[in-house]
Amino acid sequence: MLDLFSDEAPWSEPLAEGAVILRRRARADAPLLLTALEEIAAQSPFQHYITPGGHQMSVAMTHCGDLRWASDSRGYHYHDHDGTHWPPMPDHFRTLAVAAAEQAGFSHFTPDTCLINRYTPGAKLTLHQDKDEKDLRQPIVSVSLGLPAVFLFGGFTRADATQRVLLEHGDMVVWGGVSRLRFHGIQPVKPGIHPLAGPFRYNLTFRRAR
Ligand code: MD6
Ligand code: FE
Repeated sequence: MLDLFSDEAPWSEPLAEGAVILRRRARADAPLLLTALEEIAAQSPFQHYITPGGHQMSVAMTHCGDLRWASDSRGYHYHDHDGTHWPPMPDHFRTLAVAAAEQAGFSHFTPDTCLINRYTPGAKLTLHQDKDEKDLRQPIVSVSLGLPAVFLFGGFTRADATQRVLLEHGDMVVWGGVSRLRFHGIQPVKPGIHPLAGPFRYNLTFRRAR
C-alpha cells in the first residue's frame, strides 16, 4: 500500500489533560528499535504471564532495564534482578523516551524499566490502570510499532466511557499528571503483515518503577 504519511513530520494530538499522542514521533527510530527488540528477546524471551485470576495473557512480554514487571498468582509486581541475566535499557531507548516526555511537558523523566509487549492477531489487553510504580508523578511513555491497534482510553473507574484511538507504527503516547491512573486497554489486533514488524504489533512502555 502507498503510504502517504511516511514523510510527514510528527504532530501531536491531546488525549486529555496530561496525556498526548505524538504521532509518528518514533518512526525514524523504528528500524533501530526493532533490531534492538530482537536482541533483547534473544536474551530474555517473550513470555505469556498468568494473571492473578489464572488466565494466560494473550500478549507476550519481555523487558529491559533495572526492574521487570511480572504477573502470577500473587498479583502484579515489579521485581529486581534475581541473579538471572536480563538486558539493560539501550541508551537510544532512554534518549527517545526522555525527549518525548519533555516534549509533552514532563521534564525530569528518569525511566528505569521498559516493558515490551508483543501482540499477534487477536491478542488484546483488557482495561487496566498502570499503578504498580512507586512514583506516580512520573509519566509513562509508550511507543507503538508494527501492526496498528485500537487503544481504549477511559476514565478513573473501569465502567467510565472510553475514547477509541488508533495507534499506528511509530506513534508515541505520553501519559501522566492528572491522567496517570486512567483506565486503558488494547482491542484485539487485526491480522496483517507490517513491512518492518511482520505479523506483530509491539508496544514499549517506559516507566519509573521505583
Ligand atoms: C499497548 N499500552 O499500547 C499497551 N499504559 O500495547 C499500555 O498499557 C500503556 O500505552 C500506559 C501508558 C501508555 C500505554
Ligand atoms: Fe498500561
